[in-house]
Amino acid sequence: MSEARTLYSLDGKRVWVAGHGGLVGSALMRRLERDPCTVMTVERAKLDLKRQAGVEAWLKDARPQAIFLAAATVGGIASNDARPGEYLYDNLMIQANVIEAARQTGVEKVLVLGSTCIYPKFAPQPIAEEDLLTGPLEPTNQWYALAKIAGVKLAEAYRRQYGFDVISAMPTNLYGPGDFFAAEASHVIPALIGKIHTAKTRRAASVEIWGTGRPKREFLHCDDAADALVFLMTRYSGHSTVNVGTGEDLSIRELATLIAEIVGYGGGFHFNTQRPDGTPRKLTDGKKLAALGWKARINLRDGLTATYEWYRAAHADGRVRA
Ligand code: GFB
Repeated sequence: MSEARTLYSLDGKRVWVAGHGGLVGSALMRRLERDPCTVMTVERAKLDLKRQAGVEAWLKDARPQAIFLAAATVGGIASNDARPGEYLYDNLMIQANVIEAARQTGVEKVLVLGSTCIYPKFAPQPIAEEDLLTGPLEPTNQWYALAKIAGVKLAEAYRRQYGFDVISAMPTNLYGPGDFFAAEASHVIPALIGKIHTAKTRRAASVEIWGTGRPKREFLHCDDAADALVFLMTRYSGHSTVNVGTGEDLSIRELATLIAEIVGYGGGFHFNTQRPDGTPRKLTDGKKLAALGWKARINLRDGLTATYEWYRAAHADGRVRA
């Protein structure tokens, strides 16, 4: 597979990973260790990205040349449904502040993150980038989706009006080490790893799965996602957002069965249909990124096995964010 040529090299550059402590941010930190660039970070306690003046002042002082905007208020289906104000306000402010301050301070390139959950609820499958804004959103996460759509469109608007090199990527559901494992607020993979691990240790007969188990999801390991984002930062510059996924999906029931096998749990599942299924399916069409020469490498079974091993070690020494 031929790879697109390098359009923007990170070698020798000051690169800010905004949101360096999150699932994507920490994977980017690991990935950028391989590149001869100076990685910059700032703790949330020192800089609130929701405050415009603070972001402008920090960028004027720090002067990064490239920015991976991986900072966001994120969570699973229940958290999105329960905190609409935060998901809409936080993500609007973070994106608007960073993109505008980057433009004002002469940053050379910015990569903004969307998510496949911002596509229409009933988009044709697999979902192509052109399907954005062609239908109603999934109600449980419409707030997050509206904010992330605004970020993807702001990137496009700044390219058109200012010729500013802002690109956006649309990763599918991500998982991996450093994820958030709170049973109620997290995404499905960390939630099921935690619940099934607990059920095994307590010899529980059954584990609750939210919804019907019928929805299908595509999952990409965060290290693959980080590699794809660095690939796009260095080899892509265009108006269109770019899907980042694996091109394979499975049902939530199949996922739970796979995680139970990896954990070594022999109990059963019961499906709580009082909890929402959310979008029935959101498989990405990866043609655009494949044409540029990138492909995911970590298969789901291996990725889940490594993530469970990380979880067990992190759980033992209190590093699991729950
Ligand atoms: O990962 P998840 O919370 O988010 O849920 P989405 C995926 C599917 O897993 C849903 C089911 O059908 C859930 O009902 N599920 C089953 C569970 N058991 C559980 C459980 O114990 N916990 C969780 N969390 N789910 C998110 C968006 O949608 O996609 C976010 O809400 C974000 O904004 C993310 O963009 C990528 O995949 O449904």
